[in-house]
Amino acid sequence: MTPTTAPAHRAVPLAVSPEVADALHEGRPVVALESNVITHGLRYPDNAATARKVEQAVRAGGAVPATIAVEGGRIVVGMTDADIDRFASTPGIPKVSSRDLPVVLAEGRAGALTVASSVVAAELAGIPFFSSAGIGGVHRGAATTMDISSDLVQFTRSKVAVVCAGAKKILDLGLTLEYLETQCVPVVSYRSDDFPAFYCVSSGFRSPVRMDDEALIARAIENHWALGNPGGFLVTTPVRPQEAIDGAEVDAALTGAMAAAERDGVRGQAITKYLMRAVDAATDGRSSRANTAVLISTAEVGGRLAAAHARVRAAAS
Ligand code: PSU
Ligand code: MN
Repeated sequence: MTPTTAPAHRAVPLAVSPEVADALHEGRPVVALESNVITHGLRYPDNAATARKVEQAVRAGGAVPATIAVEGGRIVVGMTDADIDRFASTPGIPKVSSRDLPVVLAEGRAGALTVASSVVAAELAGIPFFSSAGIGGVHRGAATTMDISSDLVQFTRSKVAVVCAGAKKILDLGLTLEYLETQCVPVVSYRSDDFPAFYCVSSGFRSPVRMDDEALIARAIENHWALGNPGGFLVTTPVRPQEAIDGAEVDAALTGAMAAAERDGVRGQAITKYLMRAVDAATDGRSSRANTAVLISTAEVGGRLAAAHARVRAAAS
């Protein structure tokens, strides 16, 4: 019997929505969006309303949104409004990062995707752009805890451009920037000089590069991949000043929250949510409102940059 060559691996089932599939087929811009922010970032029903506004913002920017989750053994690329509402209102849907994906898919359970697992899915689906307000990063105290988000590691592996408003001040943003530099991930700040800090306009750290022109950013992204780099490209856009929270106020709230986390023994995957809730309580809910605003404004910029990128690709082909 002639041996047949077995496929190296079985393809992961992708359930791509008709709208997203059409856009990709026609070379129109698509922006991938995470679902972890829906299930773990905000509370119901604000989370569902925000997820819908984030999708509208991507459309306003000129691209098709594709919110990503896992369910029934498949990666859903382009959740429907009903999917989003179900995820937003069902307690206990687990946070799924890159390393959790194979397990949750095998078990057929539902899972909410982080930035890391969303870019894995986006690359599989052929979507070169992803947007979320806050990425994971190097945690404060990482020198002893070794807590570094796998979002950063995934940026070295998946060819997806990530548009974000930086990362929250619960992280060590200086070390986060160092990590990205070491791992050859370009960081470009769109129309601002500083690396932003989610609901704060600036992290206090200067961005390595400022670029003001969308087509130029799109060409730089294409160059990164043409040079043979296997990973992503980070573009930051800050929260609008009128929707921002003062950095000193967040710092003060965080100092208390971090002491409480240590006292309560909170660590690992649970720490982000714990600190966010504590900052929210200390700012009388203003951080949640700023959170919503920055998610929406970032998505609009993500839509515009994805549209510019699609034009650059079309011109080159
Ligand atoms: N940063 C934020 N808000 C968030 C997250 C990060 O400012 O909601 C979420 C995102 O889903 C991100 C994940 O991908 O947390 C990173 O988690 P970890 O640090 O456990 O890798
Ligand atoms: Mn972690």
